[in-house]
Amino acid sequence: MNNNDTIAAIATAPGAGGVGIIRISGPNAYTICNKLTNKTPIPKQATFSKFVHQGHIIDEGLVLYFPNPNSFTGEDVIEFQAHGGMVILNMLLQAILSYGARQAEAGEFSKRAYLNDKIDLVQAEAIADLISSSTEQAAKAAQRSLQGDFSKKVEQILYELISLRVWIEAAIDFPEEEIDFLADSEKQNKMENLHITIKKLLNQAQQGELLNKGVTIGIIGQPNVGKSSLLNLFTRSETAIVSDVAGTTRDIVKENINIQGVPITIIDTAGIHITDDKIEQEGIKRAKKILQQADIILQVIDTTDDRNKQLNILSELSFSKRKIIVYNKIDLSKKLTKLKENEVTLSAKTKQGFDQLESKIISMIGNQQTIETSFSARSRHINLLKQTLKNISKAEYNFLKQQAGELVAEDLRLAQDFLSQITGEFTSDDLLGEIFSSFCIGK
Ligand SMILES: Nc1nc2c(ncn2[C@@H]2O[C@H](COP(=O)(O)OP(=O)(O)OP(=O)(O)O)[C@@H](O)[C@H]2O)c(=O)[nH]1
Ligand SMILES: [Mg+2]
Repeated sequence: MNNNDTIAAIATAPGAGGVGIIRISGPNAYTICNKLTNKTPIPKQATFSKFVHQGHIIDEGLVLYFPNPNSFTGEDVIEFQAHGGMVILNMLLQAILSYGARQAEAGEFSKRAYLNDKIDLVQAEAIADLISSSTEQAAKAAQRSLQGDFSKKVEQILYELISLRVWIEAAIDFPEEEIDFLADSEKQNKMENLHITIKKLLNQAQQGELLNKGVTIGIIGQPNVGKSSLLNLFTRSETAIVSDVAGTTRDIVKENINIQGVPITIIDTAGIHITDDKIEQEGIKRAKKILQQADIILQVIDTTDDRNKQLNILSELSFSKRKIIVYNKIDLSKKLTKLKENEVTLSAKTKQGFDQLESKIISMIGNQQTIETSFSARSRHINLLKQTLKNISKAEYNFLKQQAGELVAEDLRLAQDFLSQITGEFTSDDLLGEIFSSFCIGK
């Protein structure tokens, strides 16, 4: 696919820096470069040049030229490395626009790379995720997607799916033929295998999404149980006010942290109880809202107080969340025995039990080993994998019930449609617009 216009954008982040980069891509890139520098750029070599507009030198710097098709976008690409000030870069960009380029839209460079088959959709999304990743683990996961780890898995399954479709459809098209194309049991095996592999990929993608977008953890409990003390342990600083006055925290306190490389937003809330204080009531209302938003809830229980009463108060609130019960102030009370799977003991004062709590959180999210090898993924991918799986299940069901071959064939065709949308083999233009508009300019 060819674009007739040439796009340009500042590729470096806003602000001051030693170097600022402007990138242009399209058929006029070469001519625009000529006009701006009065020089002929040499492919894949750095050329030092002055940048001139209307007889004035705007700046000087390096010119890099990547002729099509061997460039990021697959088109002629030129990068100007100037000094990294916003005024200079904006003047340069204006000059480039006046020489015949158009300001690039968000994500347009990546979109062109995708449209020219330089990268697939998963890889394009991985670029955005790599740039916005907030932890080292998340960045590594995005890099693995960019290198094609995720796409290769999708393509492998697509290949298996298509070859199964060929067998199923051949049996419909040539019912009278004497040849037994593929035994029924074998077709069934193939479907089962597909089911298992897609399910596995779905699990990996879900883990990848968590690494990518992060996990929200809400700390809740009655007043004075040590919620803010726990938040401060996570942030390793005096983030929230801690005091022995019940009802200290009234607003929501939100912090971004990471546990073993997983980006986490941790939220401290007002203690939930019955009160006449209007501000506290509002805080409690907000705390209850957090229950709905969080992926994981830490319910803090003060072990020096009546535990069952505390547990009961929250059991009245309905939420279906992954929950860890944190028995706090263990330094003041007797050792607890017979803890359940989702329970830990802690002293927010002495830090005793804190490492175990962190490990419990990580094992709820996934495990360290899968985090080390996972690739980044998005909810778009997860939804498509779920749809694929649903249609494979339908195909298995219809096949077992010995329904008409056409039904099974249709289920498999739909499964293929959904699966191929992940890498973007068949994706509607609307969806493309949606995906790329969330990108930033210059990428
Ligand atoms: N000995 C001991 N004291 C603790 C522990 N955790 C918290 N405390 C004390 O308990 C009191 C209440 O702690 P906070 O962290 O403010 O409790 P909170 O749940 O945030 O309270 P509210 O914001 O009022 O709902 C403070 O005096 C803390 O120092 C613990 O593990 N051991
Ligand atoms: Mg508090």
